Amino acid sequence: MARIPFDLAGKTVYVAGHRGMVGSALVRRLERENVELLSAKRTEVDLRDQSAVNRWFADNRPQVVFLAAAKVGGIAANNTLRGEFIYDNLIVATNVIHAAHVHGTEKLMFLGSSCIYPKHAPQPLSEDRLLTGPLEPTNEPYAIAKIAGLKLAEAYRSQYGSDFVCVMPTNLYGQGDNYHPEYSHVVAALIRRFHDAKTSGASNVVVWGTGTPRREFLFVDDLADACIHLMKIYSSHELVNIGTGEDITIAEFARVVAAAVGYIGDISFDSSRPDGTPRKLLDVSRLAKLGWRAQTTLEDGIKRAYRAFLLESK
Ligand code: GFB
Repeated sequence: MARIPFDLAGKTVYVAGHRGMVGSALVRRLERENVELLSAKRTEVDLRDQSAVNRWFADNRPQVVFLAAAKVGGIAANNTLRGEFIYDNLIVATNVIHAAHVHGTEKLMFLGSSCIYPKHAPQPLSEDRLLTGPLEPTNEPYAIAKIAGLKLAEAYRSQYGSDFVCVMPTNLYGQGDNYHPEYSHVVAALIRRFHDAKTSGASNVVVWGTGTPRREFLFVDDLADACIHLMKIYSSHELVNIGTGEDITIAEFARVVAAAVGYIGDISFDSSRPDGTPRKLLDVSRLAKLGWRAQTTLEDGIKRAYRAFLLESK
């Protein structure tokens, strides 16, 4: 089961979800390792199709899998597309984890989310708070699917000795984000909204909610670095949170984005839009003990994300 350190060198590595923001960051980071990257295009394998997934695993037999494929979105997407969020995420996790087990994958990393923790759990959220209270309603379907995925990995580890590990990233941002005006996460939404206001000369930008919720934001290339680090040195049934260990209110965060974009007008709040969970700060002490710390400051990361947005929206 657990071989620590786990040597990635020379291994075939499959990143499920390689076109998404997280998957593409993992691919960028893995290009610096001596590995053979395998990819499965969406047209080739729909990860919701169990036979297609099994066929692809039988043909390609990846030695290492990063399971970063997921249906994701911000608070409005989670709260509106509730059926899609639970179904797609349950079935993708089930198909990929089971196929990895059947086809002899040596090691798999499942990526969850900080929204798996109870809405009112004490902060910062330590890994042992899982399943100790009710979830935030706006993203309960997504969180339930992620909890099912991590429990599946944990159960296979326990019954079959599979070297499957689970990490829980905090709110992420960076290159390859989704800038949909309604369904994106807050970082992409605000980059786009402040940019549009600067470009059009608008004097006010509306931010959803009250501005009082607190969020922790991690630059996606830092997440990828943490995942590779843990893949090499970590093997246990215990979850590992991945974050910066610092959070900020949405109102303060809006000012960080406005400054990075160069918007100088007013900011107002629309409290008819949901706030979601009041706070979601991860306890990153387990990660720190494992020798990893985030490198990118929020200000730098947002500037880099804005540059990526400008390139991607050309
Ligand atoms: O990023 P976001 O949608 O994710 O929203 P969650 C974070 C906070 O930003 C909320 C506020 O308090 C929003 O009300 N916000 C302000 C905005 N303006 C905007 C805006 O224009 N767009 C968006 N989207 N938010 C998601 C979960 O929750 O976090 C997912 O729904 C996942 O399941 C993800 O776990 C990491 O942190 O509220």
